[in-house]
Amino acid sequence: MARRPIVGGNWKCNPKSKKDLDGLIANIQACDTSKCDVYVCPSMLHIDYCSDKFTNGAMVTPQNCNFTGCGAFTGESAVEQMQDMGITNVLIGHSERRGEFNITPMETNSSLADKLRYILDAGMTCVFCIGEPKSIREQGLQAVLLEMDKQLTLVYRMLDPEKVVIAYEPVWAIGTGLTATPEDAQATHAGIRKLISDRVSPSVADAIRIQYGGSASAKNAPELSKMPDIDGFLVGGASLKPEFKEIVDAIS
Ligand code: G2H
Repeated sequence: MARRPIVGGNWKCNPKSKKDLDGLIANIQACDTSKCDVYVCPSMLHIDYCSDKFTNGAMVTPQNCNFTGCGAFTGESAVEQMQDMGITNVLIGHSERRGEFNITPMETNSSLADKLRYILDAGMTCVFCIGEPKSIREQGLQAVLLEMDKQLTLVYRMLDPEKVVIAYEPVWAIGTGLTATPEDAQATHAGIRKLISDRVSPSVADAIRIQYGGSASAKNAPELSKMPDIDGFLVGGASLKPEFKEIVDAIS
């Protein structure tokens, strides 16, 4: 089936000043969203400022949330607070929160399943990130898919294609300038789709969107976009530049 492409810009912990936000917002606002969904992940401190800035349909998408709602949870953010600001989509499970960079508390497959359940029960949609470290990639595709199966096991039953987008981001490609070759990325995306087909159903596998992330850029997006199981990108570094628009155009 034809899946509508989706591209996200993950600004991570950028920019340094509120003054610089307007330039980044303009990059997203410049995107043609007629054939591609677009979302942007500002830092939690900038969510409110960005929440009403886009007239092209780009979705403001927090980079994380908790699985407990409001209460005595210092440093956390609740989906209820997001919904109060008109936010409908949230990203979870980024590898930079899965413990790869010693950020605590470390996300686990179990806590991420709790978060996804909380998000969906609240009526929101979600970008769910998965990806393998270099040590697993070096063991070959089967090892990678075993790890993807492990990261998806607790959420398979929640994979509603209308509500969940998967972002496949090989950890070794994140922010390193290394990208999976289009063929390797395609093989992994097809393998993830096969896992979903086997564990959930062929129709869910066919409909769910799987983004590629990891040093995606205007240079590599055109070739990656041609791959049948790549439905868009999650973009970090390049989302801080005007080239983000070209990445959207490449997949549209
Ligand atoms: C992966 C990606 C966006 P970058 O983290 O999530 O970042 O494009 O800088 O590798």
